[in-house]
This record gives sequence, structure tokens and C-alpha cells, in this order.
Amino acid sequence: MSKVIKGGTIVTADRSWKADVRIEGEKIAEIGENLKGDETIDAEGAYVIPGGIDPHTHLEMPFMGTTAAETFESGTFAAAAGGTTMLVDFCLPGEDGSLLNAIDDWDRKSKDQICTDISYHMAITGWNENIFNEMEAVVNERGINTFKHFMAYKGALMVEDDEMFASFKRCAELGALPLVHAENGDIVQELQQKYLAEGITGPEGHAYSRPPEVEGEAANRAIMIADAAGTPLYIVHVSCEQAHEAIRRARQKGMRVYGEPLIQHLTLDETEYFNKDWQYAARRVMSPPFRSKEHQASLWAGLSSGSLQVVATDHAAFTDKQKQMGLDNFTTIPNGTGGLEERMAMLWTTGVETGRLTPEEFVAATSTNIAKILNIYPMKGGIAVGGDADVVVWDPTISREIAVSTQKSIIDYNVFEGMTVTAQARYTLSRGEVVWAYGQNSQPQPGRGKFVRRPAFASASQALSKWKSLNTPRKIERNPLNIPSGV
Ligand code: DUC
Ligand code: ZN
Ligand code: ZN
Ligand code: ZN
Repeated sequence: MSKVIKGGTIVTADRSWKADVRIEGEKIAEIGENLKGDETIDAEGAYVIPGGIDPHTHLEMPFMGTTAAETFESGTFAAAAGGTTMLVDFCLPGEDGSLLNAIDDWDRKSKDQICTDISYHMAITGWNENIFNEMEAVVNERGINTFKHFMAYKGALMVEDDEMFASFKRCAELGALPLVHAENGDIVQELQQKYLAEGITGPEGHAYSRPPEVEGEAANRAIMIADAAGTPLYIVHVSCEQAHEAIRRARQKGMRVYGEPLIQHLTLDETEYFNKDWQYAARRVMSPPFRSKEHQASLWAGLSSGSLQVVATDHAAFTDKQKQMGLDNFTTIPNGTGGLEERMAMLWTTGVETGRLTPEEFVAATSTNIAKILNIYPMKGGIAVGGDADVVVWDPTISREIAVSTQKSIIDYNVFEGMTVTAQARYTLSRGEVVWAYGQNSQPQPGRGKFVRRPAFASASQALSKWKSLNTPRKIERNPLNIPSGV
């Protein structure tokens, strides 16, 4: 059974051209003109792009005394409807602290539910010999080449600098890439107490207690620790100029530091927290919080110029009821928002339609760049013969309003509700199978998705910074202490 995607304009991170795509089974078999197949998929008037990859989701994650309500089934269905064919979820160790048991746990939860492909980042939330040892199996046996470190959530997920340094060194050894959530958890905790004491108990206190400085400080610190450990670094949810500036400076010095803004930070701002409606503001509580327009402009500049490479969502969706856990105290509102389904359409509308991004840069930011960073390109992230047929027929003529009533996400609200997007996935193909067809009530089969193994990097080691001195330790043989007589 072959399929031909016909009549569209292929857009990759490199270029755009008119051609058909023939798919055999799960793979792209041929790209060219006037191709024939058993089945035709109409791409007339549309772009043909690599399936989106969202490298940052928290589906069914136990967090802040509850569990994220978006399931692996609803999340991957929402993803497919939005043109995303792969997501990377964060795997957290449970009470026993074992990384391998956590992966088994995530596999158990996701296996029968996933409609599209997934992978995991492994979280490092403490440090001991068992974790050091298990990391090798995580990379080489389980196919996970990324480890996430939370510099915030003190008393829960947060790691200290010595733990982060140890883990970063281990990543360098194993050919894995460390990720950080960059916020100074000590300062956040102090500011939370300060604002609560002043009587600021509502969602605005969330934004006040996590100012850009705490993110900038942590980003700078993580970059320096990565440099000392000799490893590249990926900073998740970069939301402000201070963190972006740290990344620009590091890259200019030759360090491989990658930055990931979220679609929410690019399109929603801090005034959302001043809404008089508590529930409205609480729905938007996430960390880092939304920022001012100036910070948004910095993130857009980073995407246009290439100092920021990837647009993600940090999809961690809690219901209205769950958000109400923090009615009297903003520090107990479960942190997180959604966006998995809207990421591509919102980025197209606010990025490509406005001229901030070219269609090729859109593909790079939603798929190709992260596929390269995660070491799965060109199997994923491209339109390439031999690669997985994760392909989206992207229709820039469908304009629609984002509405809870039509979303595939099972959450009872949407932070983008009421906004109009100007493009939509007409068809989404996951390894050659149509898992979404706009307006056709299609529903992919739960459990058809696969876990994508990501091999270790051949050489993840950072080129030693030219600013560093005393790189090669040597012991200095000194003359014995010689005290002049008569003193
Ligand atoms: N931030 C959130 O808002 N939710 C989940 C985890 C995180 O870092
Ligand atoms: Zn500390
Ligand atoms: Zn985070
Ligand atoms: Zn996250």
C-alpha cells in the first residue's frame, strides 16, 4: 500500500519546492513530480511539512499534590490534531528514587494510550551512587539521551549545584545532554513568603515571586556549571531577556547552549495575572510566569536570529478544580498551562503571518532543530527519503477560532480561547498513517504510537572554553621553606 501526498509545496528547514511525496509503509519512499500511489492525499494549496515535535510535555505527571489531568491518550490526540507527531515527556523518579523504575512506570502509563510517537527526558531530582550507575542504562539500554534538572521547586524536585555539577559531568561521559529548568529556587521561596506575608495571596503573587532576575541568575549559573563540566546545555522554557542574554553570550564564546521559548511566553503576557477573575488568572499560572512585552520581543528576536532554536509548550494541564487547590495561596496553585494542540497554529499566525519567521524557520523551530538536538534527525524532523513518514499537510487557508468546544484536549478551558489562528493541519500522518483529517472526525487508535529511542551522542563533549585558564592541572614542586636567620 503506497500513498502519495499530491500537489503541495514541501517546506523543510532548508528550502521550499513543489513536489509530491510517496510513502511506502511507515517511510518516505520518493520525492518528485507526478508520483503515483494506491491512495492520494490532497495537498493542493497547502504546505507539506515535517510533523511537529514538541519536546516538552508533562502528561499525567504527579506534581504539587495532584496529577496533571491531560492523559497520554488525549495529549497525543490533541498533538496530532495540531500537526504534532512526536512529543517528549518528562519522566520523574518516584519515591524509591530509581530512574529505571520510573521509566517502567511511564511506559506502563503511556503504552496503551499513545496515538503518536513519544520519547522521554529523564529527570535528575537528587544525587547518589545508584543514580550515577543507573544513568548509563538509561542512555544505553533505554534510549534516553537527555537528563532534566530543576533549579526551582525547593524541597521537592530541586537539585543543588553540587548535584547538578555531578550529573552534568556524568552526562558528558555518557554522551547525553543535560536540560535545566532555570529559576533560582532559594530566591523564589523567599519571595513567595514575602508576598504572602504582605497579604498578596492571589495569582499575581505567582508572577511577583518569580521575576526575570531569578531566571537569569539560574541560566547563567547553569551555563557556567555546564562549561566547567565540559558539556553542552539545553535550557527549557526561556521566558525573559536575562536568560536569553546568557545564552547569546555563551554561544558567542563557542559553547553549545540551546534555548527553548514556549508558545505561551511568545504570545501571552503578564497582564493576564491581573485579571479580576481568580479562575482566569489561576489557569495561567505556570513557571516561569508570563512576562512583559519587552521580554516577548527578546524571545521573538532570538527565534528570528537563531540564538533560540526550539518552540515548545511545557504542556502541563490542570483542570479548574485542580487550580482551586490554591484559592487562598498562590504557591499551592498547580503550575502549568496547555498548548500542545495550538503550538503550530499559534506560531504560524503570530510568527509567519507577521513576517517574523519564514516558513522554513517555522519548520526549523517546530521540528527540525529539536530533532537534531535530540539526535533523531533525519529519521524525524525532515522530509527525507528513508525517514519516518511523519508528515503534515499544513493548510494556510483554514482560519478558525480556538475554542474549548472543538479542542481534543480534555481540559475544561484553553489559555488561547477566542484567538483566531490562520493555519491548520489538513492531514497529519504518523509513520505513514493518517491520524488526523480536518473536518472528518478522525480518531487515531490509542496504543499505535511508539517509543522513540534516541542514541547517545558520539561526542557531546564541549570544546574547552578559550576563556578558561589552568586547564591542565600539574603539581608544583616547591623549594622548602627558607627562613632567613636573624628574623
Ligand atoms: N512549570 C510548570 O509550569 N509546570 C510544570 C513544571 C514546570 O516547570
Ligand atoms: Zn541552593
Ligand atoms: Zn520547568
Ligand atoms: Zn516543564
